[in-house]
Amino acid sequence: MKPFLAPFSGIVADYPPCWFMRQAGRYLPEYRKIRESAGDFLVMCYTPDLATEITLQPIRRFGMDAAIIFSDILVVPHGLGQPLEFIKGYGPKLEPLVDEDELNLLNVERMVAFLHPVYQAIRQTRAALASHIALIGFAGAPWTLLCYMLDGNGKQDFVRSRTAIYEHPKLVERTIALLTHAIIEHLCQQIEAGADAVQIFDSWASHVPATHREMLVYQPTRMIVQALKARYPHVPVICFPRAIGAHDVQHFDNYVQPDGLSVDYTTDMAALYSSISPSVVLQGNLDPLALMASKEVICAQARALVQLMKGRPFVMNLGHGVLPQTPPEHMQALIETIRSGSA
Ligand code: 1CP
Repeated sequence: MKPFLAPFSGIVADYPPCWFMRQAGRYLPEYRKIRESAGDFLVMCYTPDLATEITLQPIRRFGMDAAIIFSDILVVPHGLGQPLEFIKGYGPKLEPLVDEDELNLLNVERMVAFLHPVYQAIRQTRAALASHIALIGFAGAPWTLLCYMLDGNGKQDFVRSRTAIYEHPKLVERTIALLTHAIIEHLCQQIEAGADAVQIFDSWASHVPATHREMLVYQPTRMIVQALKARYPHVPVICFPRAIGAHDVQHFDNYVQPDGLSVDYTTDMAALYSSISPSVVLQGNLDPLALMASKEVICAQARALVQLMKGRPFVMNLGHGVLPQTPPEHMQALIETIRSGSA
């Protein structure tokens, strides 16, 4: 069995498997080189040879237990028909969705056809990866995608989306319903193409007011998890409801029932150790900034976390993505520490 999948069968090995959010990206010189020659971020996402190569880069260098397909959460709104650009030094820019007439133009079948290069990249990556390394597919959660679709960018704390909850409840409700359907299709396509597990990123879940978390976070995510489990019972589904707090993570776990919970670095793992059902695989949660410190500090942080999680199914990861300023040799030191057994 692939070491990454073992914890999802309840197997606890001598040391946990590892992969890292944004393990492919700007901290790697070989990524920057491709970025330079491709010019456009979306060209990288939609050219299967490039996406495959970028996915494999960190695996070649460090040999993590899982690769995550190089893509972006925003390919879903793009595929549905919403114009999207990535502007260098600025980030993603979408033409904000303003009303239900515009929503009515978005189309899930169009998305599946449009995202064919992503599924092709998964096929190629799976074929190129060693058989003991897992491949993770992913999607953004409905709320996080809605944030970009209604605000158009990530620069203004998603005030338009958060206001729309009260001002345009019908638009919000219908957008969440469409996205739930689109995300299920996108993840099924990735599994069919060869993804061994999938992760759902709800990066902005903490922005949802307590009164609306049921409607905008828990319910739609549960629908996605249930649809995937009905079709692919053996494919682990991991959720990342970022920064919702230890109390809400527990509710999320009970209600959504994912196979794995990816924990952000603000949430206390010790509290989750005893409050989250032992069958759920916890994943996380080193602070990405800890990778900026000396190798000694990185090793101490990693050892403490591995020690804390001893005895329960666990996947070592960060509590958010690898930062561009991370020295690659610090990633190396982290992985060596995890695998040294003395951890
Ligand atoms: O080279 C560059 O400038 C692009 C940087 C970059 C990369 C490497 C972006 C732009 N996206 C990605 C890839 C990516 N994005 C992956 C690939 C797999 C891996 O982890 O290695 C994944 C899983 C994502 C997911 C993603 N994109 C999220 C969810 C996770 C998170 O970080 O919270 C979000 C919110 C995005 C949107 C996005 N894409 C890129 C940027 C700069 C942003 C954030 C924009 C903003 O809110 O301002």
